[in-house]
Amino acid sequence: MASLTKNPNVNKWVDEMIALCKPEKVMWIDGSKEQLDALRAEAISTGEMIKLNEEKLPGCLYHRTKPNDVARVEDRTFICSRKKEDAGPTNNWCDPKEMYAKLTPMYDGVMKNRTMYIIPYSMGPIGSPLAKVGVEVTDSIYVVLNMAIMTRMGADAFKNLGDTSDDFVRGLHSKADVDPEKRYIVQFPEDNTIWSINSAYGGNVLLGKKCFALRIASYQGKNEGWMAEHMLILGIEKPNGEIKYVTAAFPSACGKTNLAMLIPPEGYTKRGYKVWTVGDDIAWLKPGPDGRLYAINPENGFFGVAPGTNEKSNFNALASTRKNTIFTNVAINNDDMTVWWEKLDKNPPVNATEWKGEKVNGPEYVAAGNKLAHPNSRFTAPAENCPCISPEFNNPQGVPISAMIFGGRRAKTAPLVYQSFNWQHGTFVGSIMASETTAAATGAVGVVRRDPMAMLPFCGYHMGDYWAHWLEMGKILGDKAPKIFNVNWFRTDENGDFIWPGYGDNMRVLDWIIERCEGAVDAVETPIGYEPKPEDINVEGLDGITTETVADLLSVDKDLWKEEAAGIEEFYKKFGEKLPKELSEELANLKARLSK
Ligand code: OXD
Ligand code: MN
Repeated sequence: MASLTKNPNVNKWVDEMIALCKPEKVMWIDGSKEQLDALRAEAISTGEMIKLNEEKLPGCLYHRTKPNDVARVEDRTFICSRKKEDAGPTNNWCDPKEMYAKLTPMYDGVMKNRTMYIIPYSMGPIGSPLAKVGVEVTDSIYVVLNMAIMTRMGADAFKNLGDTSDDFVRGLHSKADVDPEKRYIVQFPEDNTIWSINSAYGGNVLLGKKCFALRIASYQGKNEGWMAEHMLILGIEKPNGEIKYVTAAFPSACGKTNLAMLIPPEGYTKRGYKVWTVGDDIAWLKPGPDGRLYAINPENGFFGVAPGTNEKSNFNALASTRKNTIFTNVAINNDDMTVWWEKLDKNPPVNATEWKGEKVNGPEYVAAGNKLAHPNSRFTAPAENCPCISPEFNNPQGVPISAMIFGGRRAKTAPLVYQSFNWQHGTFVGSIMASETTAAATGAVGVVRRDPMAMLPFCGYHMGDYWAHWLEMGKILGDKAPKIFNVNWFRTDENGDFIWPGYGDNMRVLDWIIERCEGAVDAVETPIGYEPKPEDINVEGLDGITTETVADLLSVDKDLWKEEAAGIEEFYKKFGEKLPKELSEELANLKARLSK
């Protein structure tokens, strides 16, 4: 099949990949409906995909991965920069020459009896000055069908590249034997290259997502003056029709998709507030012509965790999955070929197939303490399905960002919300982000895992240099920089129960954040940053939460924060010489304020 581009850089690289993998057949993915329909039919006929109920879930497919292949594998993920110090202490590193030498024999002939699919795709709207092109070659139809949802895929993607540019990310994927001992997810940032082998699970194989849009893109952003962040993007429409955009970074499993699609409480919707989703996982940010920071969502769909998603927790996410969606590792209801997962509702199907493929009696299986869906089972849903998708979703210029929010899961330390004193302090606040393991739910204080800017597994270069880049961006943006905040929805009471209701009620905190950006509300200065006056958090219509509860949620325990500062100092030691002096300064300032 003829190439879809005249670009010699693409064609030369594709020829090399064909020579290496020796596929039986080669298919360029043009993105046409006919081609995708044929691939769906083929995958259904081989059992790779299962067709779901066409009336209840039109266009939806089911896929099951091997039980040893159900999540990202951080211990087998490498950043292969030429110099070890450029990968830094938070990444696995290997010399690129050594890694190519180790993996090349593994790819040699790996597609012998298989078809190689060549997928051109754009991260970001086609034609956007912020978008970038990738080409992924793979031997998996599952990858093609997922990339068709998650990216702008097909021949049009080459429009942004043109006939001569070399600026595309080369992604090579083979599921090979799905052998966990030989599984590698490798980024070569200086070569614009990703090699992934022996996995067939989402985050490891949809190379546009974590591998490109975060690991490679964060490195590109440092060199080109922009930022790739593990952040959702949402717009808050006020009753006067004005929309303010914010981004937010949380570690995995802290409710990013829920916040991105929140439905405001009734008191707000009645007054005319609305929330618009631009993205739920990744933001690419660049200063615009007016000097403000603009964001696009490089993705075109949502690869969300299914368990826990229901009409109450995330109505919009669930609605997004009702057509043209791929479900991976959830349970099947064999009576009507629909899907089920934990907390979807209280009625596990009686005639169920659990995620590994065994037919079981759902209620009995669950009562015995088993899970019908894998806890990391996923939906791959088109963004256009989302009822609250932003009208700006495809805007090539992106949306201007007023605030950036960091957060984690902390039982006691972090207050409901605080604002950094300035960008430098905000960079510090992001760098000390942390989550506690969910042992906290039983009342015991969990183990703290530091996850700076939620980028720990996704930063494609030395974290110290990454912080320096943040500080540099602050200088470029000057007084046009977004304001930086930290939130914590997860404070617990003496019984270990969450105090703040979360979900849609997080709108009340976003409301204060927007007011701060507009200079419309005062704040109280504390040792850790600016906090709301408790009465400035709207508690109208909340059950059992009063302004006193809010005051409690905003309390700053100096002793706990002194321990926190000691933990940060220990963490910072890892980064040695590369720790920007501005961040040590911020730590010293925090300590001084706490001892006052
Ligand atoms: C994700 C993650 O899958 O952050 O988005 O792990
Ligand atoms: Mn993520």
